Amino acid sequence: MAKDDNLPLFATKIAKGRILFQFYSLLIFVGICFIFVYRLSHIPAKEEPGRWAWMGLFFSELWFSFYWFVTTVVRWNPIYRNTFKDRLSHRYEKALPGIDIFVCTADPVIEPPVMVINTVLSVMAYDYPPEKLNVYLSDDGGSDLTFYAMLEASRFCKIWLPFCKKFKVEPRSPEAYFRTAVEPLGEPVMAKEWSTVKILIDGRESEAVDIQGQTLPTLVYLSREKRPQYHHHFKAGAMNALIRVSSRISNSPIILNVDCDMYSNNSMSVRDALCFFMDEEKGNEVGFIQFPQGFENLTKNDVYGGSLNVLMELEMPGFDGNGGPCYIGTGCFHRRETLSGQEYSKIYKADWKRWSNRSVEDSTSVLEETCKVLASCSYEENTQWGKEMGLKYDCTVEDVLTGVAIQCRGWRSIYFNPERKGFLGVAPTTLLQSLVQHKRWSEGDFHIFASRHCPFVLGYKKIPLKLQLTYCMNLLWAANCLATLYYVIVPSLCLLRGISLFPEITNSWVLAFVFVIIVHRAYSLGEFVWFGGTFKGWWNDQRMWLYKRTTSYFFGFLDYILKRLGFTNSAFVITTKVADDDVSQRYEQEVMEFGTSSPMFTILATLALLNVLCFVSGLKRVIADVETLVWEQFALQILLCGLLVFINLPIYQGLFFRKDVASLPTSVAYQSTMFALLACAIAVY
Ligand SMILES: *[C@@H]1O[C@H](CO)[C@@H](O)[C@H](O)[C@H]1NC(C)=O
Ligand SMILES: CC(=O)N[C@H]1CO[C@H](CO)[C@@H](O)[C@@H]1O
Repeated sequence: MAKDDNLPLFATKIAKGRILFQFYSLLIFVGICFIFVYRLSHIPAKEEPGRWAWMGLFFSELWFSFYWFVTTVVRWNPIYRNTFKDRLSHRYEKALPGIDIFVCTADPVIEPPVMVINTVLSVMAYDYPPEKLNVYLSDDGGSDLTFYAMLEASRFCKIWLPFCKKFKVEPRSPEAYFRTAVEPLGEPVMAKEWSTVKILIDGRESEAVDIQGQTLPTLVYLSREKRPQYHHHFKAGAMNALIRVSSRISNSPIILNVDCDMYSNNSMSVRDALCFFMDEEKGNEVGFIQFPQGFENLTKNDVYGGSLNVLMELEMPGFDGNGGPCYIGTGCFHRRETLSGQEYSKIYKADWKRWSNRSVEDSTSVLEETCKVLASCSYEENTQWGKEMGLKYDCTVEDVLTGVAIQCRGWRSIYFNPERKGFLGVAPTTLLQSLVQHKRWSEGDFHIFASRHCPFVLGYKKIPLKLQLTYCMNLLWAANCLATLYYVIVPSLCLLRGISLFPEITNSWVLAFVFVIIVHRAYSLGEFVWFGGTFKGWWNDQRMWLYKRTTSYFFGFLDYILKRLGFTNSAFVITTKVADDDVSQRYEQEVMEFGTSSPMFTILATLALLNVLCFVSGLKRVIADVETLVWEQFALQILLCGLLVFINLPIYQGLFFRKDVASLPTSVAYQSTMFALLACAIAVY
């Protein structure tokens, strides 16, 4: 026995610079207090016109301060993890548990089979004993194309896996590898093989459930039975069917789930995850291990803020420090029991050996019959599936909801963010895609907040208060829209009308505002650049921050309310653009993509026009005024309005100056001009 036998399998580090952050937070806190004192001591008298606008602004500021408090809680104590894979293999190489990997795909058009297969191949090629890896592909589209792509993949992997192992290839998605590879030994042969995978179409019918047992690792294709009278519950339904089917076939104690567009970029991820699960001291309480969502197609200045860098590098570690990250639906290793609804208890001890014998007694055809039953659409009738078992239903972000429930059952979650990212996917490449994605997230998150699954309710006395607050950061995304819309619209209209809402520039109260704004934004810039962003990237991110709040969150919020009131169909039909050939070119040039009419664009354009009108009128007042009183009175409002104009420059370009197909359509221009003029007219009269 070597002497390192009782050393832990992973280590946890506390982030540096916490004192600095606490000092910054204190400064902002003091600044905010001054702002409130000013607001409360300077409320306009009853007969003055600006009283209500003033109160509204005060409430917006109260909201922003509360939300700032939440983000401060998130950042208070980030922790970072690292693993000791050599110790793992030294101690457990012979006793490593089986892993079931779930890949879900739904639509062969949006998610082309080639992409799916690349993901499947990349996870089959994990550096792990192949007889212990089982890959399940759930194809909700029931597409022949995907099925035959899968068949080809099962043949191709016989060449690909040995190739990967022999040459220690990384990443192990063939497509990603050949895109980046610099002609290593043997590549021409491999490339030729690969091209055959793309020849695929065959006329035959595929079966509902098909089991491929010939290759190692095991590869299973599953297409659920769907009927109109039964709800299929989207990805959560697919995952639950996979949980049941896999329990008959391999029943591995660990389940990894990845989206079909996220290939594995690190063949060590399984071993990394096991370092947490198999740690002798702390491993038993670990319910799931969340890896970050990485992206492979980001541009330098990230025009749609798609990298989510601060979220993944700072806020998720903060989550971890406060009690455990949320489950984000992909790149996550689960313990099978936690997904099946088991509660954590102190005496729980994982028995890795129990699982290792695969149920080989059934013949393939018997197995296939059982699995058909498990994947049939009526199986879940009158069961706890979707409620207490498996992933939860009836929420657009079922993953977050499921994660909260697991944590409330006593399990810890871990966030692991290795240097070389575990999983890489594609970020949205158009503005609308990005906004629609955030609408879905914010609506689902708000739904959780307003339901009995709210961490404050479900997690009462079960998870720490700081974790409940941390969850608020995401769950309250949608609620940000009101305060933000107010701040973007009302001060500008008041400028037009001649109502002052901020202290005069010569008044010392102005310092509180200027201080909070500058320090807060400087911190945000510092944070962004620290985690690998550029200055321009930060500016783009600020723009997206604004756009998400005024459109995605707004529609998410409205849709939630409307559904509550009984309007089941979204009142706002949001179209997603069909990609044309030039889209990716413009994306790479970081030119903002509009090109279609959408209520979201109308809102953005209206707000941009409204602000430019108010800004011009504000400037006119200042110039016409000889005694500079106007400037003194309205300086902050003019600056705010000017900042909004500046950040909206791409919108004006899209409305008036660009002539390409991706500019804003004329209908949006007409509508938004009308709305903006109307709003100004109402404000003035
Ligand atoms: C993905 O893997 C490749 C090859 O190992 C590596 O060069 C690259 O940095 C990784 N990407 C990320 C985002 O970690
Ligand atoms: C910069 C970059 O890699 N862009 C790519 C992102 O992904 C899209 C869709 O796969 C490609 O078209 C881009 O070229």
